[in-house]
Amino acid sequence: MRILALNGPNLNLLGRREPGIYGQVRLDDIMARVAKRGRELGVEVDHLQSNEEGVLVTKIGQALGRYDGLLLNPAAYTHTSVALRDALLACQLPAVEVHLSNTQAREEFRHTSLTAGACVGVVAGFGEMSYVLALEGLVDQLRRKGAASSLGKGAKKRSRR
Ligand code: CA2
Repeated sequence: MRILALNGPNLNLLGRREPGIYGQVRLDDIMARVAKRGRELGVEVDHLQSNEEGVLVTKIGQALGRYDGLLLNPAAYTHTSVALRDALLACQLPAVEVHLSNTQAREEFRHTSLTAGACVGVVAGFGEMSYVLALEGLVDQLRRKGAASSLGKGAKKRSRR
């Protein structure tokens, strides 16, 4: 199983600026922790951070056939990007939206997510642990769906006999 983790604008600054809001941990450390948890679960996790909306849109568009699911922290694009929402809907892969902070407990403009409605779930407010929880939820859902669809295939084969 392969998962693509995408991080949006300014998340490359984690651990370097504004430690009061986002903590001291760096994005590389978070993604190393996610990759380690992925290995424990038997899952490969690739990672890309971009400050550019179009790069993220293109990566989502190329993900079908290469990955089984997506982890996405769209950062500020969460609250503005119809393009990311459309890309998520078009790509048909299950995606989990991740936030370090509890966006519902922050400024009102952060209470709206344009992308969450195109995702199977959202994890927010647990700092770097949000990413680990999101990975676990996504893998669990993919495995249960895989098991259900192979059961379905078995049932179809049996009913043809
Ligand atoms: O809580 C999250 O993960 C956010 O996606 C972070 C975004 C913010 O716009 C969302 O509302 C919630 C901001 C990411 C920028 O991170 C920085 C890190 C260090 C210094 C400055 C920005």
